[in-house]
Amino acid sequence: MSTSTLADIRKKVENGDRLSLDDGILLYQDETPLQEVGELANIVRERINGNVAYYNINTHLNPTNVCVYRCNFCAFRADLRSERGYVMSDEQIVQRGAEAVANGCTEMHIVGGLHHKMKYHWYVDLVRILKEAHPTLHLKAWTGVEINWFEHLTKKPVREILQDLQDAGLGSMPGGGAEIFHPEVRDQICEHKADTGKWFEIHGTAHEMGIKTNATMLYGHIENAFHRVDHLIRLREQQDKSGGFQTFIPLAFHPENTELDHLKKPSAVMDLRTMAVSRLMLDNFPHIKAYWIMLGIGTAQTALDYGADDLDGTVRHELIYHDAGATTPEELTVEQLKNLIREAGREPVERDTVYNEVIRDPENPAQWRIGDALTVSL
Ligand code: V47
Repeated sequence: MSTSTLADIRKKVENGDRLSLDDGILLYQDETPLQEVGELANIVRERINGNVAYYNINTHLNPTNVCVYRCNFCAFRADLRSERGYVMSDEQIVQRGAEAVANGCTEMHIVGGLHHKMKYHWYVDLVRILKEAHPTLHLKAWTGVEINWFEHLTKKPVREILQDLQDAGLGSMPGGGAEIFHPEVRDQICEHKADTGKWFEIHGTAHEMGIKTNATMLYGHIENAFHRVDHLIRLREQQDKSGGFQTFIPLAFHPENTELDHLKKPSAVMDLRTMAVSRLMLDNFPHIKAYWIMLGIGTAQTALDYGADDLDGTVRHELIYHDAGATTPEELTVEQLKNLIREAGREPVERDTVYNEVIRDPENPAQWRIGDALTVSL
């Protein structure tokens, strides 16, 4: 067990020194007061991002829920012949883009199932038709798991696949599919899909090509504090090497309608502690996101004092969490998001996907232009 004390960790944080695996595990102990962990995380949060809290105007697109994999934490997936299964048509997809643009969205977040029958070109062309029809929308599309599936479908190297997607209009990649990297857990919750080495290879290659990506961690199921801190350290090491991660998003497990529905949802204390430990361990990540859809609005708002500097966005058409029992609304308005941030004593700033300021026309808020890059000091 750790030889450091909380006072040692405080000193490290104040000096800007890197925390160890043992430090992270100590911060996760029930005996370590949450309030103090939050206070330390807030030092780092304010050092990197000042008093600002970011949000964006975005929408989700899940073009299919049919998936060859059977991750036991997932309530969204459907079997090929299931009545719940769907595949959106090109017309429906382009129509979603039109709706997003009319609502002033700057980003479309695109992830889905790995359909048994859809070919590689369906996934690439979907990006292309959206970008051609709606060039102002930033397409944050396909996780490392999907890219690995495309490798399987095409036998092409990762770099060529990412090049095809970039040529089609891909802007960046979301952070999903990370789950828990440690094989003791990964082998039990999603044994067949992209393994940890693959996930990192894909994100590292994306970074080399200038494609920014995010990273996530699914917590609150069968993992323990060691697995969580190990996950964060693996991400920190990759960021040292390739540098292209923008935001880390801890994802609280929602058990409803999953094979793990005997488990309890993580508590708000666990959510806030995980947010704070993430901010403290990931000293080379510019942003930590409190994804309000899965945390609930109250906890997400509170998380702005526990290391988080971003709330994600307005989020329309979210399915992955709502299928798993999330009771949050399906969308927040910009005014609601800004008020949540102001009420927490922070200054709301609208960002685009790659953290440039977004400037809206006050007469017609659906019209916007990109302002300055939002700088962070790392
Ligand atoms: O990888 C699936 C998680 C992820 C459940 O990059 C579940 O900005 C909890 O990655 N309970 C996909 N979690 C979502 C994702 C994401 C979300 C928001 C923003 C960004 C970003 C990325 O959702 C999956 C998995 O870890 N997930 N089922 C569930 N029942």
